[in-house]
Amino acid sequence: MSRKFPWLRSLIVLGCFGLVISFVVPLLDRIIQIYQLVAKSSPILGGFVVLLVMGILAGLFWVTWRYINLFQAEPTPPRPIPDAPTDKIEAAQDSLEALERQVEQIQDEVMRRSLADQTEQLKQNFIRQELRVVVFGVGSAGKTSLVNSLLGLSLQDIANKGEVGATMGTTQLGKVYAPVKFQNLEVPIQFTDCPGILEASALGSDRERSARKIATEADLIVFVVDDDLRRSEFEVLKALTEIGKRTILALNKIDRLTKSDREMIHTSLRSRVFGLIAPEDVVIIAASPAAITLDNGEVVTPKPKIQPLLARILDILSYEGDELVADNVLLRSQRLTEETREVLAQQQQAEAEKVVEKFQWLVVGVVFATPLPVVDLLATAAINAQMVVEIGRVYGCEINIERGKELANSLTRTLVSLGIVKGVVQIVTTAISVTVVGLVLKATIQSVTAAYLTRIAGKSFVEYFSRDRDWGDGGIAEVVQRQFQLNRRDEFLKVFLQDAVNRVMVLVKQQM
Ligand SMILES: Nc1nc2c(ncn2[C@@H]2O[C@H](COP(=O)(O)OP(=O)(O)OP(=O)(O)O)[C@@H](O)[C@H]2O)c(=O)[nH]1
Ligand SMILES: [Mg+2]
Repeated sequence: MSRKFPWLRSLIVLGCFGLVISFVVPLLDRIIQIYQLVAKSSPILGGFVVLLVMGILAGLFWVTWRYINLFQAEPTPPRPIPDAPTDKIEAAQDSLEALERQVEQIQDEVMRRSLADQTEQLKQNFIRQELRVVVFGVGSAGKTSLVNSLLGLSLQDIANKGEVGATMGTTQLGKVYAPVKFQNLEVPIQFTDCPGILEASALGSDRERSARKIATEADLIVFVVDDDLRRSEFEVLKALTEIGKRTILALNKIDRLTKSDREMIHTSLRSRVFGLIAPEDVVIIAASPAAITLDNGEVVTPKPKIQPLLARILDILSYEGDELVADNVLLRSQRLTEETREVLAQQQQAEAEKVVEKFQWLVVGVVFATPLPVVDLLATAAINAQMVVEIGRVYGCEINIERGKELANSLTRTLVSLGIVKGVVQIVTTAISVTVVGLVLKATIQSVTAAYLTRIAGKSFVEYFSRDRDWGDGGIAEVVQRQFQLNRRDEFLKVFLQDAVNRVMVLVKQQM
């Protein structure tokens, strides 16, 4: 109020001030009178009495002040201001833009087009007219009956309703209905009836997968149960709410329960989902009550009782509709971003491996032309520094040749200190002494060893750059060691050595 009427506050302060003055002035007057009275007989005693009176007044004032403070309520912490819906919409838009930029970097035409199409579909989600409500739950909980009853309450006349059945698995695939309008909600609602989840058969588990996929595309989920939540149902419900899906829990078939059972299960459901779903979002319904026989023998089918659920759906959609759509787009865009990132990582890996291969074979030629002592091979070959620069470039990291040299040198030192250089010389010597003989043996061993070491170095650098220039917890030694082990596996080694020797032989022939 004081914010709306700042002058009112000044007025109140002024009033209080006047009140205090009107008390204080007569009080001072009284004290002076007491002083004059006592001072007539003894001025010192007068001073003492005045001090005493003032002390008592100060004490009274202090006690009153403490007393008031004692009853004052703890200051309430400021309530967190909920995010404005626009934040979510902006976040979803930003995420989509970032996704588009990532998709553009994909080189594989088919993959790029597929991801671009999915991104475009997501963009369309922002301008879609309808809100998506997905009805989810275990087999035979009454999902199709519920959708049918909800459609029956819409403003449209629905001819094509869903098939209802007593056996589980009546609804095989998610059935998407044409959007329908309801009173008091401008936007039409598109209902999707899901196949039952948690069915045992293989067919059932296929259906379950498709049900879960449909659920992630929902703006709002209605989770139908016909009894207290089973553990498995609870896990699914928890997973859905944890990914941020707005969910209503509906206990169906309440016509089968007595009033006290109904209340007991309702209370139990509310407490079990506490923290995941708000109590007002746990509703009880009868989507398709069983027929009853009246005393006069007449059989009647009671009307469905789904009003509390419909009211909740309409309420949530009218207040949170835009936000829910943004949430939905954001979630799916994040998933697509992860997928795209994986494709990009694979693409980079393939490109980086091509660089390693190029250099490992380049080294064969260089070393064959100018044989060097093996231990100095890598350190002296500027080739490795160039390889580091090129691998870095694949991962979007521009480093200069000097830095490339530093990195190559530290890797060489690691190769030597771990005994990998010696190990490789041994492996190569043992393997090729059988096939290569004569004068070219030494040069061949050196060239092939250099190629092999370049490969291990290159693969180690691929790991380093793919992890955003980080050797990981085990440091450079662990990475190098791992690459050495990976590259000495029999099936790879045979092919590599054969390929390397063939290349040397081509060079030998050229020399002759
Ligand atoms: N008593 C009673 N029975 C109901 C109610 N709602 C549905 N049923 C019955 O429950 C059975 C299953 O209903 P459906 O609507 O096919 O259930 P569903 O969840 O779609 O089943 P699936 O598609 O197989 O997963 C049918 O026999 C319905 O008549 C209800 O409110 N009360
Ligand atoms: Mg069904």
